[in-house]
Amino acid sequence: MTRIVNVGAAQMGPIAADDNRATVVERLIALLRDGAAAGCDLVVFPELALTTFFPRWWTEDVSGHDQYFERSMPNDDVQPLFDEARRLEVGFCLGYAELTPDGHRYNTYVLVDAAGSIVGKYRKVHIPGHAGHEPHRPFQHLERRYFEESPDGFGVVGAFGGVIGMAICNDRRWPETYRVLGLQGAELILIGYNTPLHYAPDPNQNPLQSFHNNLVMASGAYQNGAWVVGVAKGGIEEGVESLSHSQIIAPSGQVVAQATVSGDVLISARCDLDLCRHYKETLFNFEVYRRPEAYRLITEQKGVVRPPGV
Ligand code: CDT
Repeated sequence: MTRIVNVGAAQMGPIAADDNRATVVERLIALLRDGAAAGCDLVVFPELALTTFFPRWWTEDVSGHDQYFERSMPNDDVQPLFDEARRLEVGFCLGYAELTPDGHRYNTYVLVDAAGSIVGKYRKVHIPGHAGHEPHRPFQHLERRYFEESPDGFGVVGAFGGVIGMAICNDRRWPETYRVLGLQGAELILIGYNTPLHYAPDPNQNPLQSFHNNLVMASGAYQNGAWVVGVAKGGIEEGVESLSHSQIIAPSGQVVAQATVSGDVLISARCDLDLCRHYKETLFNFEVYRRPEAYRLITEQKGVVRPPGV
């Protein structure tokens, strides 16, 4: 029996600061319907898909952006998306800002099956940017002010006939993300992102954003024998231009579908999960070839420590 998952990457264009949830949910539903029309089993939305990317703005009070957070999922605003998914029998993966009942703020993804039930939840592990106001920047990247680092790490869920992992934006730049998921057998890794083209700490990187985007996701796919789905919220949002270039990458590292425009658009691919075995059971047969005893520093040490005398 083949294990094909038809996956849609539902790229989004900008969301304005004052767009209400109903307007955004209508856009998500339109993309979900495009996915259903394309025969998708699963439609993947970007990071923070319900709101503008609010960490670009400083507020004195850390709760100053709480209007952009969801206190429950689903909630009344988002329920129409869950209802439509159940009606269409299409699952989805949705990124949003989560405010827990005990006051924690996370950058979160949920995986919803074709029956409209949440079957997986992931909170962003690698929180980029800064926590204090840096007025010299043309815009802020205050994720480290508004989000906590996930205490949960990376997990996988059995869904859509395969083993699914999730990661969010900056996570995709870290090889540890894919390897920890790969070590749990991940066959399909879903990644939403908001990546401003301007990187204030080193603008030399600005023209390389698209290259780096593909570089890290294709490497993660190949080195772990997994499909990777990278989905952007791109375009010029509140004056800040972000990368589009959503893509679906095979376990070979090859891009099999890529968005050629910015804005709301669905791309899709027929992901044969059994293709993963070609890599997981040969070159990247972890059981045979990995040498965890040689990698101890990866978990024992955080920053760079040069050996004495070096
Ligand atoms: N959303 C997110 O994680 N964006 C970062 C921007 C670079 S760090 C300021 C990213 O890794 O794409």
